[in-house]
Amino acid sequence: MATYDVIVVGLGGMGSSAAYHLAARGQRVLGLERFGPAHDLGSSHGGSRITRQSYFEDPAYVPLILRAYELWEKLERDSDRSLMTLTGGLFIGDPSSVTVAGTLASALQWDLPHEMLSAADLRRRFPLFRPAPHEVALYEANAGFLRPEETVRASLSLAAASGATLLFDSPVLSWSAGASSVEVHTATATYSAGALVVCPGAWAPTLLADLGIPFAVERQVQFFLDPIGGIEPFLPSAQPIFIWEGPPGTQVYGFPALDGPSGGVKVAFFRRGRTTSPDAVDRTIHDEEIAFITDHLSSRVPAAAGPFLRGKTCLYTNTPDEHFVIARHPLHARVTVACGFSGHGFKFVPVVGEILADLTLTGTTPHPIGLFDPTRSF
Ligand code: PYC
Repeated sequence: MATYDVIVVGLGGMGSSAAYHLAARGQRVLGLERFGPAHDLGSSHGGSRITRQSYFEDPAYVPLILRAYELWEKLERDSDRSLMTLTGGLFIGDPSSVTVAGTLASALQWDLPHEMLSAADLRRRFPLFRPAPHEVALYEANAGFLRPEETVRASLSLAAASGATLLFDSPVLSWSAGASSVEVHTATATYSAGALVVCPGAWAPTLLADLGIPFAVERQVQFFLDPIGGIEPFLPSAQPIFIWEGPPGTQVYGFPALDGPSGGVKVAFFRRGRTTSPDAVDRTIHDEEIAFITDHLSSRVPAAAGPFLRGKTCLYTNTPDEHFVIARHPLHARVTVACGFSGHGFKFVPVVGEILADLTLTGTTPHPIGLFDPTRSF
């Protein structure tokens, strides 16, 4: 039987990055994934993800995103792929909204480049956007978009090139950890190793039940719309990514047109999804969902509110405070966990891989991860 130093369960964004970082540090890695490489049934697909630095969720994320930007560039170089494009980003809403006030607080605390735009400034500079008079925008030049599937492929191919064994269509049913080894069980095999990294995405409620965290898996819909008047004004050279906070519960976000006329413009609500489970999730996009987002956009970014081209469902795995969980497992010294990314984790993929490798090999990391402690009170 093959011998492994580390088994990585789940090869989405986080797990593929962990497998790469561990293999690159000389570990004999086995990666296990329930579906195929870079699949579209979890949380790392849909063609694009937002990246941004002035972090409204908490300024504690800023040192991590700054390190992630260094590692995104390295991953692009090492894999010879284009993964990150900086288009600039607009964070729009009432000045007191979390999106604006939180982004500004992070920018000021960490001295990150940004500009504040009044409603009139925003209309003049980015005419696609129609803010109300009381709304403002923070513009961050270092925001942009990432390519999730291409990122997963990059990490997987670099992990394999460093000697990792990667097995697909191998759903993990359970795992156990003892004093000297770990075991992982699929339907057809049992694998053992010295250490385990669990990156289960939306399968956290079952594979990491013993953390005792009340995860909520949320169904999200990504809408691809055909812009009214053509895609020219929506090209990445002209349109930044945006997050726009409206009335409570309606934070809408969008991307430039990344993939030519047939790709359309991707927009979605940040949250507002229904609680579900990965096995029961409704993958159909319903007419009333299309009507709701089109109507919401029609007064804000009217040119984006064109015909529906296609949609994709995606899963968030939310913790109650919407902060991540990244740590040594509190009950098992040989197990490291990364989960609960709550819909805003992808931009951290390379630094999470680095942290998981640190924790697995040394039990600690120089990165500030106190916010992600699984034993915090929920
Ligand atoms: O991670 O920045 C993010 C994001 C915005 C909307 C959904 N995710």
